Amino acid sequence: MRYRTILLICLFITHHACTPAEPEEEATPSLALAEAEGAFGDPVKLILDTDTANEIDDLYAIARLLPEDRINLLGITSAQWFHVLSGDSTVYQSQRLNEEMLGIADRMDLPHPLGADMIMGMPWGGDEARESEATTFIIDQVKALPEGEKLVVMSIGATTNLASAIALAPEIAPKIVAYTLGFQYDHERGVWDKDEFNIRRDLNAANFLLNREDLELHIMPTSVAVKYTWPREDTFGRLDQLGAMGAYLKQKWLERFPDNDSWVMWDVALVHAFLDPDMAPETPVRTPPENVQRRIWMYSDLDFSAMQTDYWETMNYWKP
Ligand SMILES: [Ca+2]
Repeated sequence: MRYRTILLICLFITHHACTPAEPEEEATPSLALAEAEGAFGDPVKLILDTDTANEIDDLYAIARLLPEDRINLLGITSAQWFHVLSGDSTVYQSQRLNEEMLGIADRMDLPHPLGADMIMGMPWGGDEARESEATTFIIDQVKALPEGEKLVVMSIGATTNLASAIALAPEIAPKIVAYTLGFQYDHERGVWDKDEFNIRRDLNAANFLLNREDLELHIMPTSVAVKYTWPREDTFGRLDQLGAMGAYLKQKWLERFPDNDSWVMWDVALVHAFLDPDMAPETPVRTPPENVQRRIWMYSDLDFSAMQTDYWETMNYWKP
């Protein structure tokens, strides 16, 4: 009897030590993947929400999106990215650069409302909305959609503005498809990591979006976007051909990161992934265990060469 008990214990331990984690598809069959209501217009309406003054990749993302004729860019909203070393008024820093970009592009007619300068809720949690010109703009644009149409909000920074807009007007959530850049994600183990810059900049907003069961959410994790690392010499050679816009982008790289021979263009990777799904596969994954349990879309890889080819072809738009 004693030997049998030991044998059973050994079998139990062996089984659980060796059985791989079940695939997410089988582990959570009842979790629905939210889909936004309606269909996109033609072209797709999109609002870009960007913490432009943080790093330089937002600038390169804006330069790629402005000439894109497959989308109807409704506006560019500015996002905060406050931290202890950032200086204050980070949203105003982002706003200033957005306006510089629109000035160079001769597109000051494009709406560019100011976002919130503080996270959603409080430093210890909460989801009190942070109302701003940006939240008003997002809400108004969604409410102005024709019956049955939805739009994209792409947040390439902390998601304070998008989360606050939904908190202020929850009825807009099903009509939005959200694309965000943030988190790290281990696809093999199905493990999330919220220790990532954009998530740290407003964890309350990130959790708010994860918990919204009526919001279709697509995430480019930095663990994938990191593959989109641009070589400086090649980049500068191309920018030199692109007139005032090219000169501006090169200047910003030199000002911010004069010693870096390469830079990760995190946000540009998400822009490509959205515009050309063939360049970046995505898969449904379950939200983290501490969040409302549902499925969201997570990118799992990207095609560096295809993205680079597309980027520089489109950027010919800026040639004098
Ligand atoms: Ca950004």
